Amino acid sequence: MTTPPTTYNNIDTSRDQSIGALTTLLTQATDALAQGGPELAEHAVQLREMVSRPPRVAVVGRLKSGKSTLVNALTQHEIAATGSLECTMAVSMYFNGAPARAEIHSRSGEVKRIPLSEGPLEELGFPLEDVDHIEQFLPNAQLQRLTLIDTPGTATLTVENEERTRRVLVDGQQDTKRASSWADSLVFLSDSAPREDERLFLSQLGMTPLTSVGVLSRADSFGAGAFGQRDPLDYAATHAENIAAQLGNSVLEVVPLSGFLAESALVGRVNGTIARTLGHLASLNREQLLDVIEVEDPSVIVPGLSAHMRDELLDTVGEYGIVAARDIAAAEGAVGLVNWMIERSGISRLTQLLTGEMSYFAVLQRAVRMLDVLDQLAGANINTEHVRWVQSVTLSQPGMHFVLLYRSYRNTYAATPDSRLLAPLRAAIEATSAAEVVGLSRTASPNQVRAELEQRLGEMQQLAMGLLSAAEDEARERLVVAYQAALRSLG
Ligand SMILES: Nc1nc2c(ncn2[C@@H]2O[C@H](COP(=O)(O)OP(=O)(O)OP(=O)(O)O)[C@@H](O)[C@H]2O)c(=O)[nH]1
Ligand SMILES: [Mg+2]
Repeated sequence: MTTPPTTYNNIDTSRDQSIGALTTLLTQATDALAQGGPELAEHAVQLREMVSRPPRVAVVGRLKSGKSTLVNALTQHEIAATGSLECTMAVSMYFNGAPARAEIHSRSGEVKRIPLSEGPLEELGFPLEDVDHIEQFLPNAQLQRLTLIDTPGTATLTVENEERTRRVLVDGQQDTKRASSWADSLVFLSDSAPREDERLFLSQLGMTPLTSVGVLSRADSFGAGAFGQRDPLDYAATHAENIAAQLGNSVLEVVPLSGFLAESALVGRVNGTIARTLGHLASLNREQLLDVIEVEDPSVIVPGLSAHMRDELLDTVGEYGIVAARDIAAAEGAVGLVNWMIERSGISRLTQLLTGEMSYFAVLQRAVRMLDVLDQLAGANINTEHVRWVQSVTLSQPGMHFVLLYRSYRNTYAATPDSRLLAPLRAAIEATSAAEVVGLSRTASPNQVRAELEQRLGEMQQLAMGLLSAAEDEARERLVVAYQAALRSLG
């Protein structure tokens, strides 16, 4: 028996403390930077905004792959326009904030404000080609933890869309004055392996496998769909593993997802009537179900079932829900149906990843970006001495240990994407105990952990003799520091 969710919550809070501590440290560093004169203060404002806001997730993928539907599911609110409105062709950012409004930023820097009431934005206020991006504010608990960037679909046929996405997500990164608008992590939606141009695009977004997750989208219609031999979601789950392999470990994981089921369940489209109607279909066989979906008047098969009701059922649970959730609806009603849709859709796993591990990695990544900006500023002849001082104080904080490991990880991934140091780096970044630093379980005995750490230190020494890229060499040194610290912590 499932318990009814009052508000659905699969948020992973296990990294919140580390995120909080690092955020405080970085905020203090930006405050110190601001003391170095008006020009540095201007940069500091951007950096402070970047390191203190919720991690920002960019949702990218092909045309009509379900990006906006996913944004609605994640916010549990119908805020992103789906379908074919012009607004779906602009980059839209979603923030927690009041009053509910859209701010449309034109390419020439003008901003038009449109109040939002019920439902998504439907007009742009500028011709599409003049729009740079849209910022939407909504009082929303989910957006307090993560802000979202919905992008127009990329496809070879829609070069303009891709340009818009690129302008905000890629070109924006070159401009440190726009640091606050950089994305921190990425959700890449696809129903097949990425094409070469997509790989290239992904690699330009400055992410690592730890800040990117793949989504095999529209999983409810995967393969032959709801009426095929195989359950489409099970089939999609198997295929997700193939895609993960084809992506060559460039994402943390590939999650099979029906954004449609998730959105429908989480924005509150399911009610008692829907569940009862669906429950009435429980006794039908496959042929009868097909007829219910296809005939003009389904009441000839199920007395009392109007065409309108059938269409509403299709809009709410889709063909897959009609086939797969009839029994649940009959036995457990609306609450059981909603829980089933949430679990089955894959949104639970995705939410867990985005709010837990990936939020932590995103925060490490922007800490690294902040270090990059400090480096640039130090070389830019604006009160260099002050910048250097901020750098050295920041780097000497114990909390920066993981940031430096992550920087090594990012640089190694960029220089040598198949480096064997990536896996040990990842383990050390994720670790919350000495045992986990070397990939052992938390329950391993201190002696076991010590032996493994010593063995790894030996391996690192061996590696020093071999051919390593500059990034790998730095990574090797970082790992030595991490292993030595873990050894010391064992006493
Ligand atoms: N069956 C099914 N349909 C979906 C799913 N996700 C989205 N759709 C439908 O696909 C269509 C496009 O969805 P959107 O969310 O607008 O896709 P998008 O990627 O934002 O599209 P663009 O922004 O125009 O590229 C809509 O009609 C959705 O209802 C899904 O998981 N399953
Ligand atoms: Mg869209």
